[in-house]
Amino acid sequence: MQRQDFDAVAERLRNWGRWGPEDQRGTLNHIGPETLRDAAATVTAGKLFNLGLNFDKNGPQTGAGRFNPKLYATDLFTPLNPARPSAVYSDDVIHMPLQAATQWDALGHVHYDGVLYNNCKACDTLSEKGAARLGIEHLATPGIMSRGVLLDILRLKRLERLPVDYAITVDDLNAACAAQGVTMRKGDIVLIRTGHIQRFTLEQDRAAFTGLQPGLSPLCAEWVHDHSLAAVCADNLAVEVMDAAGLGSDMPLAFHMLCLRDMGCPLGEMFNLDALAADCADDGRYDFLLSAPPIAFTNAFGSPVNPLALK
Ligand code: UVW
Repeated sequence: MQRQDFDAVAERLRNWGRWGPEDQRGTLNHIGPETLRDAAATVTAGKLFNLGLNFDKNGPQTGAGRFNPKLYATDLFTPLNPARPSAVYSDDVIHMPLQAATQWDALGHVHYDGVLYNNCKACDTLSEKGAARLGIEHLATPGIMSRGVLLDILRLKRLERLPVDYAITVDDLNAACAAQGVTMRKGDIVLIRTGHIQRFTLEQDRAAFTGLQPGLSPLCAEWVHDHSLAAVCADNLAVEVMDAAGLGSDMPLAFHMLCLRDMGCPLGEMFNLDALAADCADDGRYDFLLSAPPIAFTNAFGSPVNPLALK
């Protein structure tokens, strides 16, 4: 995307000041009591789906920069009372990037031109201690829960896999809504299925999973904005398309920039949507209660999450 075109879109979508000068929750403010009541009303069948990957040494990372979790037991068979040695406990420590597997991006995760969401100056906000503002803890209270809507783009396209450089368009999103019989509502969280996670879950090809990949085109941010959505999640690494042209453009990861920095819209990555998608295709219902609370790591740029969809 050329910088001039990007700037025009960014200006139109920018939510700075919309929820006050101190706001650190962005589009999660679209989730009100009515949204939550509507979300709860989607639960009729009692079917629960876990959308998270496991966090372990066999995770999706290749080891370059972001690595897979390492777990160490720090207490093993430790007696609770040395005088009663048969009652013991075990504790552990995990060493991992917060971006290791299924995760939320905090609003402070990316920025451009030295400014973050809500006009926070990066030089006053970011340091080796993390994000003094816009850290993930601000998304953790009261948490992230809403009506989730799955848009199954892989199914829409009737393909086994999307081309590696496929940029999902606004027309694709509208076509998926029409094909699935869903209408997006204010405060919804949209979950985009590209099928890309299968490079990891089925093929164990971590280089392919973390490399160039299909995903949303930058202009899908306009669709997110115009539907007043609360957050966007996907089953790939980056939510958006990662192709050579985009990465080499004036604004790499343009969708990230528009969502996180301009709109204040959190992004959920590496959500495993295959089982949920199979069920949605089966019963023809693509909406559900989505519970995806980040962990309140103070000042962090992201958080692991174990998202649950309840139908
Ligand atoms: C980057 O790769 C910078 O971000 P993300 O993990 O959010 O896609």
